[in-house]
Amino acid sequence: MSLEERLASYIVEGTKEGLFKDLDEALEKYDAPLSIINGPLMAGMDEVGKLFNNNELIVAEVLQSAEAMKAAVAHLEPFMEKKEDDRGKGKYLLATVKGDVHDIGKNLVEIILKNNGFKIVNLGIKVTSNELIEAVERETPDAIGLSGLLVKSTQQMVLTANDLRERGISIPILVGGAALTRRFTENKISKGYEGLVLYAKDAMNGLDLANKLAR
Ligand code: B1M
Repeated sequence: MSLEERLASYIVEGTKEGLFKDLDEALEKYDAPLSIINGPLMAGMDEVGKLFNNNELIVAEVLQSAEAMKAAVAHLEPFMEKKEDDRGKGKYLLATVKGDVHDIGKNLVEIILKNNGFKIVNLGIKVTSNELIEAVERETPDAIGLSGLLVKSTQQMVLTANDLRERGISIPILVGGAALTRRFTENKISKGYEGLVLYAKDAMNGLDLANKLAR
């Protein structure tokens, strides 16, 4: 098996046996740790999604895959480019929306924003509108980042944006997640919110948008 096939298979099999050694080899070969995540590791995750969809994997096995992915990201994190910025580019609240437990993408966004001069308060998963509103009032962030992978999470983002607006909150919101599209963001989420709502297709795009907002 090639290095790429082996890396994807750790995620599919949900095993860490040999993973770190191969990640170290990949660090030599790839230009950046994020290319390893977006390439072979994500290919493994996509395969997990397909197998799960076809009932060839059960939730417990997908959880093992998620653990392997998290371990891989944690191993790669120290090698990611860090831009120390004393000025601080702004403070973000990050949350996976109510009803959704998927947090690997959100946590990747956290790492990338943190490494690039942003202050992050990660509120975790299944975050309700009330929890978010309380956190906005407590932390006075510059923007909010919402993640959600389920189709129902896209609707939850619409509800959350409405709840924030009703509370008089209008700071920019960055949204992302596999079931979301730019079109849905513009037509549904933005419509119910006073402030800017920006769609990020992946974590690096999220960083680009956050950098533009910070200017
Ligand atoms: Co779930 N799951 N899952 N799952 N799971 C999906 C999402 C699914 C597509 C699988 C499938 O059927 N093919 C499907 C959703 C169907 C739908 O609604 N469209 C699904 C389902 C159905 C479910 C359950 C309902 C299964 C069940 O219980 N019967 C259940 C739901 C639980 C709940 O949330 N209430 C469930 C549970 C789980 C596990 C707990 C087992 C586990 C999650 C563990 C964890 O996160 N801690 C899990 C996993 C691992 C997946 C898949 C296989 C992988 C997700 C992942 O981590 N990808 C997923 C299939 C797939 O995506 N291929 C699937 C890697 C990650 C880096 O990518 O999060 O997409 P992602 O993030 C990307 C971008 O989306 C973006 O940037 C990242 C890349 O740079 N991004 C942002 C994300 N958030 C962002 C925020 C931003 C900016 C960019 O700014 C703020």
